[in-house]
Amino acid sequence: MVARLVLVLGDQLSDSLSALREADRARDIVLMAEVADEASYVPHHPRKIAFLFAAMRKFADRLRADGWQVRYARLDDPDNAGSIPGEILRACAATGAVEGLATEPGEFRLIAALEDCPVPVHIFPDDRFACSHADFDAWAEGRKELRMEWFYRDMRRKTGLLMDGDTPAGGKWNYDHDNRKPPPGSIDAAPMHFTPDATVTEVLSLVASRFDTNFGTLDDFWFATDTAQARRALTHFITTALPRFGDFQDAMMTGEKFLYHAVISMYLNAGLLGWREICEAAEAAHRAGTAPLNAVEGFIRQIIGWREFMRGIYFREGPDYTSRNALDHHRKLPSFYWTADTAMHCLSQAIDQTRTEAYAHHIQRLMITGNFALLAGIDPHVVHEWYLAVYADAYEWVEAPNVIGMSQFADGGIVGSKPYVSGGNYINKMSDYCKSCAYEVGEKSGPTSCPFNSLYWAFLHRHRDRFGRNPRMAQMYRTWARMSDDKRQAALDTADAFLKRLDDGARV
Ligand code: FAD
Ligand code: DLZ
Ligand code: SF4
Repeated sequence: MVARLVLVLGDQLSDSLSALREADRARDIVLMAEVADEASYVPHHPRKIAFLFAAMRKFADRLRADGWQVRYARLDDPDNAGSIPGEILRACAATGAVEGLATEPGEFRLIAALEDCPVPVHIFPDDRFACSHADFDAWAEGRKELRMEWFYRDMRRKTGLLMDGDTPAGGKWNYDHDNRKPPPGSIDAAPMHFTPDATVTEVLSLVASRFDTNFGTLDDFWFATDTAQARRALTHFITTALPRFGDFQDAMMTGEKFLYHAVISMYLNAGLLGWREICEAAEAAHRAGTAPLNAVEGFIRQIIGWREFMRGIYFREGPDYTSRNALDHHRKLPSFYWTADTAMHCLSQAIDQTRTEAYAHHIQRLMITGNFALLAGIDPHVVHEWYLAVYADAYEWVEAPNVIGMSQFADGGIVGSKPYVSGGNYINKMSDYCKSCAYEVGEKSGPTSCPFNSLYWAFLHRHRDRFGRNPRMAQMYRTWARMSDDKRQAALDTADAFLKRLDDGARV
């Protein structure tokens, strides 16, 4: 029988992949390809590219050791076709294959490319998730509003995680009121680091030579690049950081890049880890009494709640989701997003660690870089492209709903019922950033005032027709209304002056 090609993409490095399950080891040929199109459709962080290429090469070796025939195209192969469909055609010509098997890619762009491929490619569902597209649609159907909390409760029931029979462990679904403490004095945890082996070292030099102008550094590369290492990193997190994950989930600290976060999203999204093994490890820590329920419930909620919810929204909303712009924002992305060169200490911290690690934790992404972009009225599509490029865990299915929906409110309120905006007070409460900033967080207007303060009021004022009657924002609008005319005008003038300096390319 003629061999078929079994496509395995860079973020599909899982033994349980549907395309591999559908294939016949004795007959079919696995196709894996490092290609210019995937490596450059946005200017990915070099760490993200190096991580994926190294993990792809090791996964290919594992498949071979497992008895699969693997055709692997390296980026520096002079005959490399440069795209996934191109590599499928090249492989067909070389092997005589006339059809392919694939697992659904995580971006509409690539799904369309496979559907348009001259060789028929049979696409199977990506069932490495707790919720299928059909299950999400069935859940969403007929609901006036899609709210994560209700989805999450169903997912708890469905997965059985943290359930005692029909009731949630501890009697409550959500322990967030115990979380969100301000930063502690110091952090006594760090993600597990791995010394580059021969495969990683070879990939690092390839990526350094091919992507040297991309934003981001490769120095001291420490990511796990196979499942065995990723599992060690997971166990390390469960024992050293999970117990304090809940308490300091929303805290931010100068020089502390990871706090008590798991730093596993790049492994999970690439397929090196599975959602169930992660959640079961966390639940086991709770049952064994080594991690408190507020931490474990909060952590599991991120994975079977937010992560699955985001995926459901992306596939339900369709390919035009990334061009939504409900708030009609059109400002260009400030250049400091690519340099970290800004006097705003919170932004320089979040962007600089993005440059060195391809990582920032959730609250930095949401309340620092995302909050600023929203308040300043940056075009959400360019914000989306920035996030897709700079984080090691970024693929459109998860990045776009977080950026277009949660962070920029560009979907008009599908992901969240109100925009995530704040002035400097919130950042000052949750971080130590303001102490070392050139701006004064306590000043509401004037050239030395924290830009988040005036931009926040200007944002509310600009969008009063849309948000003025939103009950969740009523308190903010009442505060705005109670200010004297002079104060209000001073805040609006300060925001205008700041945005003019930003547009003029001044260092802000
Ligand atoms: P932890 O804080 O330790 O959380 C544990 C796990 O929960 C994560 O590994 C992740 O798998 C999951 N998780 C937590 N929050 C979310 C969420 N909102 N959506 C999906 N999964 C979540 N996450 C990505 O995986 N890829 C992205 O491209 C991405 N872009 C984001 C952009 C913005 C503007 C925002 C606000 C959030 C984004 N997130 C993204 C979600 C979240 O910031 C990251 O998942 C998290 O920071 C990864 O670090 P961690 O593994 O240390 O997570
Ligand atoms: C992100 C990425 C990069 C940088 N390079 C490759 C690659 O060369 N080959 C590949 O198969 N996959 C790569 N990926 C991951 C894909 O972009 C990803 O599969 C799609 O965006 C769908 O999520
Ligand atoms: Fe950021 Fe404002 Fe605090 Fe400076 S004062 S760190 S700009 S929130």
